[in-house]
Amino acid sequence: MNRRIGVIGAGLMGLTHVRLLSGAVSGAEVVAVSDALPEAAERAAAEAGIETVHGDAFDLIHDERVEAVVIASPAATHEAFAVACIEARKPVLCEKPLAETRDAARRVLDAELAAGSRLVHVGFMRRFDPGYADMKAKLDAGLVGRPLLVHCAHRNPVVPPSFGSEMIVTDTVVHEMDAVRWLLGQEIVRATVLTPRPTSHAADGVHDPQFVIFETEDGALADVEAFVNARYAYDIRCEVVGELGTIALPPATPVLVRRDGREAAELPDRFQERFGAAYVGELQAWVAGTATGASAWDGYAAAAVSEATVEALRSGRAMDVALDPRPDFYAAGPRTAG
Ligand code: ISE
Repeated sequence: MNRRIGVIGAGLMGLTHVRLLSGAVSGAEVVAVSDALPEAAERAAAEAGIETVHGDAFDLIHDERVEAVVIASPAATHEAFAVACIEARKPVLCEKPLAETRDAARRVLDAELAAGSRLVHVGFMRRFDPGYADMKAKLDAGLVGRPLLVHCAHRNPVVPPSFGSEMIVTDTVVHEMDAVRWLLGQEIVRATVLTPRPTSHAADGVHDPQFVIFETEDGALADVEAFVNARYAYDIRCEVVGELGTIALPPATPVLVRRDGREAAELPDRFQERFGAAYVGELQAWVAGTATGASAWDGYAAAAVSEATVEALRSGRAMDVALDPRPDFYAAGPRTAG
């Protein structure tokens, strides 16, 4: 029996999820879709053969045919939709970020704690990328000893002119906030942002690239180069330096072509391509109810780090992360949803 899914948002990410749930993921059927732009929802429904288009996302959440919900609408709507899903006792995969602010993410966390059931999965899909998952397994096995440093690069080829300096933190570096926490199994306690001379390809006044430095609770340091107008490709790097050795992400496309005295590897130009397997893996685990990905706590922690990092960008100073104590409810690792 397929799990009947409702998808809120028919933009870039919503359509990506509709297509993957309808084609690449087994055991799922998208039965409803909604979007603030009715024509976007109608287009998605026509393309994927979705039987119900809701004008209001809350109607989709309360639709009796909908058993689980994907939230892929703008970040400002995530808190209200996620809380409504929790109150309706429906498992929800919420695209990152869980909410726009630490306090809003805390309200989602409190709603889930009150429900007493782990219903929320946050779309930090890199946890399902084969390369990152292998890194995590090897780190947990102690192959390189205690982690001391993490070096990351997050390069987009281009972003819209509306993509400002703070979005580089909240929409792009947010992936490394979760990846560093998850890989090292530690919280991030402090953030610093350095801003080199900007690329001429960035919109006026936008700090691109940015160099972010995170300090973890055990004193490890993680640096993140975030460059969203890098032009040449979509290029993600991650290397963990431990006391005994290093672990690094493999090349995105390990196939090398030698010809005419040259050797070349193709590089992806979009995040959907680079992380295609991760999105499928995340959706497949979530549909099966075995999602071991990012919880509401992880979404709250990332929101707290994001808020401190934006403040560090604005002030030019190192900023401490204001994080509440982690509830025991989230201490014992992931449980199946529902
Ligand atoms: C986008 O929303 C993503 O999630 C991509 O992974 C990231 O690379 C990009 O910068 C974001 O805008």
